[in-house]
Amino acid sequence: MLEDYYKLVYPYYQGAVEDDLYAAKWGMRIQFLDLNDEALSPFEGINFGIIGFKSDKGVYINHGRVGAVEGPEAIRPQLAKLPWHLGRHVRVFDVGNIDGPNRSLSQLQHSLAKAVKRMRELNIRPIVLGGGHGTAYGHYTGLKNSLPTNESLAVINFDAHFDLRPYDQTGPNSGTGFRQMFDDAQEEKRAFPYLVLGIQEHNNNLFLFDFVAKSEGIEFLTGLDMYKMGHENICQLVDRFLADKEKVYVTIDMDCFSFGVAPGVSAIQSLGVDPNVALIVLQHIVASGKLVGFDVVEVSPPHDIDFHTANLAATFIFYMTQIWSQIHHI
Ligand SMILES: [Mn+2]
Repeated sequence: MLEDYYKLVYPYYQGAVEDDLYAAKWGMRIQFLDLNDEALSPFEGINFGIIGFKSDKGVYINHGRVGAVEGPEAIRPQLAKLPWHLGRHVRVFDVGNIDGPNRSLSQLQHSLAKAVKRMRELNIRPIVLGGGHGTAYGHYTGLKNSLPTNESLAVINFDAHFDLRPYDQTGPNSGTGFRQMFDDAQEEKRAFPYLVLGIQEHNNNLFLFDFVAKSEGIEFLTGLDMYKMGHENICQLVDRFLADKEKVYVTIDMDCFSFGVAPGVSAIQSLGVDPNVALIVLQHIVASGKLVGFDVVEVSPPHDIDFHTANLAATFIFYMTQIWSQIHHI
């Protein structure tokens, strides 16, 4: 039995359901699934699984504005309203949430990792709705544990921040997830290929730039680099980064975008990456055929304006699954 795991018991799509694919919306097509159902066996074909990570404890510990715990509940209705373009052969399951108000971030990350691994075993491609960026360590660990040990798992993070801070004083939080991945890799004497896209110099201290400069395998582009380079050059850099890696995990921290398009995040961003450029690069990454899971994190509904940020997160899911559904083997 999975811990801290709750299947959904209420439908969140409000509207009439009809079978006409030309009129269908995501909310009409999404099926609920209980990962604790022991009778399940691996599904055939292309299957996506949405799972919420209901924790923003890491944001609180990191002195950020809390609220991302409600992210999954805000993103789901936005996704449900989008038109269905995936045909009849693609299935999208909503498998529920990892939740536990009285559980530590580490415990919930551990539970998310187990749920993600279970999804992979059932041939369900994980799409995780954060939660604070503490989501990433749990998601990554689950993906890593589901892969053969000889397959490398690269990480591409769309983020204004490196999230590589040490956690010996504070414990794990929303700013330490990738440092935890890095430390795990060091311990297991393997590389940690990590590419951050959208770094803002004014949001990262010199300790972090120094750490990155001294650490093999970590690369980044600033938001300004991306603005100057344009999407074609960024895609080329991504190709070079992925060339010798078997698999990739993608995580989208909504704070890489400006508060103009993503006001509802834990840490607002005055500059930010253009969401169109991010989307082109994301689609390019998915088209590599190496993607094994992705998440959208740090959507903080109490700070959002008319669900703008939740809607942008749902939009990324729409376009990424469009490409991902055309990749038949992962
Ligand atoms: Mn982050």
